Amino acid sequence: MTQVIKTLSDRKNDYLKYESKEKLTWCGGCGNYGIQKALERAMVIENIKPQNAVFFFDIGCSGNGSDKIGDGEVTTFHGLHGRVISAAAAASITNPKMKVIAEAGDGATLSEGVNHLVHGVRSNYPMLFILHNNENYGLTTGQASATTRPGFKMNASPDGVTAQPMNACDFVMSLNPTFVARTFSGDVNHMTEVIQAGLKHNGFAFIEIMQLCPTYNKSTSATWFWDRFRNVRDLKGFNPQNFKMAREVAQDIDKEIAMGILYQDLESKNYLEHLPQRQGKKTTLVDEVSHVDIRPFLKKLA
Ligand SMILES: Cc1ncc(C[n+]2csc(CCOP(=O)(O)OP(=O)(O)O)c2C)c(N)n1
Ligand code: SF4
Ligand SMILES: [Mg+2]
Repeated sequence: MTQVIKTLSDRKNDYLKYESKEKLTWCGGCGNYGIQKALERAMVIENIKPQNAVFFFDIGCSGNGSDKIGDGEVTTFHGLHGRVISAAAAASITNPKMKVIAEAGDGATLSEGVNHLVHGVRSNYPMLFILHNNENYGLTTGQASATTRPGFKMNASPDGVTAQPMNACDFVMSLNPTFVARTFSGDVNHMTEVIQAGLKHNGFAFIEIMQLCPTYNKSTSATWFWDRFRNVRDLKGFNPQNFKMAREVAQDIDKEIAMGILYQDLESKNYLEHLPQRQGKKTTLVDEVSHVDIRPFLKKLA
C-alpha cells in the first residue's frame, strides 16, 4: 500500500493525464467512482501511458465513464449497447501494440452482448475486459438483469424476479478462459491489484467487479458484500493455476463470495500468437494496411 502511494506520487503527472475535469454524474455512493479510480491507478502503476492505450465503453451508467477519463490525451470509444467486446477485439488484433481495455455492465455483457463475451473469451483476444456487475440495468432505472437475484423486487418486476441469476465467473469458466478474477467496487486497493494483473495478462483477461448501485440495487449493500467476501489468498491450499479448484470456488455467489484472481493460465498465448499467418511478423495489421497502395483499385472503379 505504501509502495502504491509512493509510485502514484512519483508519477503524479502521469496520473493527472488520466484524471478528467468533466463533472462526474454518477449517483452518490455509486461503485463506478471507485472502479474508475482503481483503473486509473493501475494504468499508472503499470506505467502505461495514455498514448499507448485505448478504452472502449459500452452503454449504461458504466459506459458513461467514457467522458470521465483523461483530458484529451486519453482515447476512448463509446459504442453500442452490448457491442463493446467486438469493437475492442478488432482494435486489439489490428494494433496489438496498444493496450486495449473494455468495460461494460451486466446487462450489456450477459444479455445484449453475451455472444460477444463467449467469442471474446474463447478466442483469447489480447485485451482486458471489466464487467461492472451492479445486478441491474442501472441507466434505464433499475430493471432486472441476468444477474439479479431471485425474489428481488425491481422496477418492471415489482413482484420479484423469478429467473435464476447467472454467475458471471462460473459462466466464463465454461469457455476455457485464460484469466478470470472477481473483485469489489468498495475496495479500491483490491481492484487496483486485480486490474494490474489483468493488464499484464497475455490474452483475454476477464474481471468481474461486484458493483454497488445504491439507487436501484438496495438488496446487495456494501455490508451485504463485506459479510460474504473471502479473499482467495486466505483460502487454504488455493492455487489460481488449478482450474478445477478455481471453478469450485467461483460457484458460490450467495454465502461466501471468492474474490481475487480465481484462475490464470500463465502460459497463455493470445489470439494472434496462434494465427499461422501472423507468425514472425514485426508489423501490425494497422502498419500493413497503411502501406497498401489502393490507387490501382480506385482506377478500376473510375
Ligand atoms: C440494443 C439496446 N437495447 C436497449 C438499450 C437501452 N438501454 C440503454 S442503457 C440500458 C441498461 C444498461 O444496463 P447495464 O448494461 O447493466 O449497464 P448499467 O447501466 O447497469 O451500468 C438499456 C437497456 C440500448 N441502448 N440498446
Ligand atoms: S443508477 Fe446505480 S449504477 Fe447508475 S449511477 Fe446511480 S448508483 Fe451508479
Ligand atoms: Mg448493470
